Amino acid sequence: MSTRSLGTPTVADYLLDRLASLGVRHLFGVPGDYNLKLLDTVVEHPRIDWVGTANELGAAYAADGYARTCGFGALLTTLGVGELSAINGVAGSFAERVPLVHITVGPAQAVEHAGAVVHHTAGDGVYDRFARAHEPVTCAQAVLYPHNAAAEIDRVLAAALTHSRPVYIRLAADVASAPVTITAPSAPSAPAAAAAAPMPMPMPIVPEDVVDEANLAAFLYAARNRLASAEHVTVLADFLVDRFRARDGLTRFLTSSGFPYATLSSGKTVADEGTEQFLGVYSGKLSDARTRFAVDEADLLIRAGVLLVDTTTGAFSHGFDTESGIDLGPHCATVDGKRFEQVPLGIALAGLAELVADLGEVHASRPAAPTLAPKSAPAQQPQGNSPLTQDELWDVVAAAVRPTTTVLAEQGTAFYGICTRSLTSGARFIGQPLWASIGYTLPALLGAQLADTSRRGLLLIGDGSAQMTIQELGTIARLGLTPVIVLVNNDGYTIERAIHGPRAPYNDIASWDWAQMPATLGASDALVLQARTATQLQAALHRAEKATDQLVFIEAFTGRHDVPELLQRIAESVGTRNGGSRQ
Ligand SMILES: Cc1ncc(C[n+]2csc(CCOP(=O)(O)OP(=O)(O)O)c2C)c(N)n1
Ligand SMILES: [Mg+2]
Repeated sequence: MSTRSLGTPTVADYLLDRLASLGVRHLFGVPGDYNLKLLDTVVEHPRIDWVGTANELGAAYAADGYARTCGFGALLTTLGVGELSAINGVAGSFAERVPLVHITVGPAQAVEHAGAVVHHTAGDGVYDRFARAHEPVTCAQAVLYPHNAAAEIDRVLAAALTHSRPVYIRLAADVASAPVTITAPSAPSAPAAAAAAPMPMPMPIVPEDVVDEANLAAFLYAARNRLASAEHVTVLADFLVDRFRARDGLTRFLTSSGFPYATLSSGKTVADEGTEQFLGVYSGKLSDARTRFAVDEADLLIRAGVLLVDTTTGAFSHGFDTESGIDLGPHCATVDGKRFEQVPLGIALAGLAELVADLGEVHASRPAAPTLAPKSAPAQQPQGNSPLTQDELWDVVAAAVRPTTTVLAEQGTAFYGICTRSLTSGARFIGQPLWASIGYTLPALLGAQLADTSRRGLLLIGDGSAQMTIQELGTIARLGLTPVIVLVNNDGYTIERAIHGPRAPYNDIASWDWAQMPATLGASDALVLQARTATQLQAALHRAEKATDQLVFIEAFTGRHDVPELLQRIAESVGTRNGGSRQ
């Protein structure tokens, strides 16, 4: 019987309720004997469903895709073996600023106190070894006991949102089922001497932005001077806008200013790609000439939530001065190198939106960027019946994207191919170019699809990456989800072949019969198609669009040495930096 029905909230009840209050409706993970009782509570929970994945790494990637879509994610594993399987995914969320909680359950407190040699430990009575392994990849950690659980849960969940990073919670099996002790209020700022109360309403977890009003005013003053004298202003936006919940602020600023804008590939679709103002994805000197000119030659570049990474800047070949212009970080704004602390991104964007509305007449009299070269001509509609090329592949895929599509693109030819194609207004994009752990996107598709069923996932993934995490296709099918998957079969690690060792054996993979894979993994109702030409791919995507109630799996064949143009240029620069070439 549920402890909830007896009216006695347990630590597990409290934890799940707090996750539900953050919009979490699904908890990903794999059972283990230590966490089974907690899982009973999950199964009984009115607002949270359990999503068992094939392995814990899949759960971590799924929780990440979930959090990127609806704001917060959660996964549950068992001590040692489970949590270590997940840790690469958690580290990816740490790097890419994705807020989620990793909960690990170990044996009962008495077992731990006795230092017993139990399974999933190293046999030396040390139980926090893997909790310590999480310290470098989470922004807060907690060990729960009944007396501290409520405050500790709230503390770490608030930290995850403040820093937009994962947090880690460890608890013993019997702690999960123990009654929780709640002091009122349970917010992080609760006075230590707060009176004990039976079950007060907990404080909201979502932290308020900390704003230094004087710094904000000083920032806006400096920004106003800079804007008033700037002839050509360009905005460069990136993924931190999304992670720090400033997307609406950015949209308002771009709309009210009319400034041309680009994004980095890591921030693709953080701003609408369907407008006249959109310049394209900026990749340093590897960008298309028009985009590069507008960003590098602007006399005022406003950067919003930008993190410069080798994979997104053409190996740091950006041509703008990072010490000049306006730079909006998550919690600090900068004007020509002068820092204004405690000016959060969303607040700074709102302030700039008002400011440009005031300055509107000045700017309205100026063309946005008079010397820009014309936007590159749209790619030719592929007609051919010759073998499908990478160039055609991404044009055809981009044309199939709809406003309710969430595109997930895996590191490999997929990411670098699609990122240069503008997607229609409303489309969302998920990639992982910083952590760049291949196999990420397939479980992330599971998470993204569950987090928002009004959108259809379109996964673009290479054969090498898919071999890492394909088992979660079974989970996607088991849950009756109906995304579209385009698997690029180019017979191995083509991206690596382009960087080094085009014919080296280490870039080869086993040849799988992909067309059999959906049925093998339980997706027997899937629509499975193959495309060897652009025409076939167009037809396959057309069928996929109609088949809204089916999981669609399209195997698209391209040449083992065929790479998108951007990747070719990246490969040349990376190959040179890593030293030498190998045939
Ligand atoms: C977990 C992990 N292992 C290894 C790598 C190195 N790596 C990067 S891309 C890649 C190959 C991707 O091949 P595939 O998915 O087939 O894409 P393609 O370029 O062939 O389309 C590898 C092995 C990585 N990024 N992540
Ligand atoms: Mg491949």
